[in-house]
Amino acid sequence: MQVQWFPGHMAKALRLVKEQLKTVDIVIEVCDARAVMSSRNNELSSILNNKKRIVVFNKSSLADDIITAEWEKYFNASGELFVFTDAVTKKGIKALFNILIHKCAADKRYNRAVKAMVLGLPNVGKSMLINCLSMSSGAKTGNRPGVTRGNQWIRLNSELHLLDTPGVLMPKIESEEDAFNLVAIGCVKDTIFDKYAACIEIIQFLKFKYPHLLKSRYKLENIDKSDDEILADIALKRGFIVKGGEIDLNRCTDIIYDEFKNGVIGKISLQSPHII
Ligand SMILES: Nc1nc2c(ncn2[C@@H]2O[C@H](COP(=O)(O)OP(=O)(O)O)[C@@H](O)[C@H]2O)c(=O)[nH]1
Ligand SMILES: [Mg+2]
Repeated sequence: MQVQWFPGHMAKALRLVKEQLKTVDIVIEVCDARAVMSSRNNELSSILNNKKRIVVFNKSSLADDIITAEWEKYFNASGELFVFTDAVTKKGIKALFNILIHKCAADKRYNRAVKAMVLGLPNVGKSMLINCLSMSSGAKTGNRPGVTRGNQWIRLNSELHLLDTPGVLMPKIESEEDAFNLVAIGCVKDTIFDKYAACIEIIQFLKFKYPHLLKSRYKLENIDKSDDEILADIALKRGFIVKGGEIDLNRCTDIIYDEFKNGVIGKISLQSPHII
């Protein structure tokens, strides 16, 4: 899986985040529960210094519950502050709010409200989480006319304030596995990778790890064939045929990619703690 790579963009994003970091005491690092390792940014630790950090694995309602339970065991043993959330179903939001208020705001080093910010890769749910947190706190930050958004503080309580604009990290692709995982969960713009290649890898992955989901989603009886043949079967089942009987490959790969990324195929995890 090839992803076109722009080191300049990443350096710029990191520089912006470094600036924002100066104004906060706590970082809420948002990752994707389906790709626990790949959706973290290894460079973050080097710029955090000794700021407190809580890792939030969002979109957990799209992840495989058995694997999520394994990750919870893993992180409980590591001692890191973490929580699995879902900004759509609101799972874990109360827990996140409580950790922030009790474990983070309780730090009396500062003679003022503790300031927190959300950061993470594109599309992991940072904006939705900020909305969830501001609603949990009862803060009125909705779409009121006249309220300018951007670099304002949301009072989660009298001791803890949250920056209303998230910091955006760029994916750091260190391996083929990272590239595929980040593409598959939607953290990479779809203009910088090949949809067909991504789709073939998605089919391969499903065939190996979640064959029952591949079969049931696309009503396939036999998946004991090549990835290309499976792709053609899916196109036929869905009626993605252009004039002359050829399959409409673009339409088919777009749909499979979107369905995977949005969790329509089923609850799926790309990485489990066994293989670390
Ligand atoms: N199923 C699910 N979808 C989510 C969740 N959080 C965000 N999304 C979806 O993911 C997309 C990106 O969310 P957004 O908050 O804009 O991400 P951001 O780019 O990190 O700010 C949107 O389509 C959301 O509806 C979640 O916890 N579960
Ligand atoms: Mg956003």
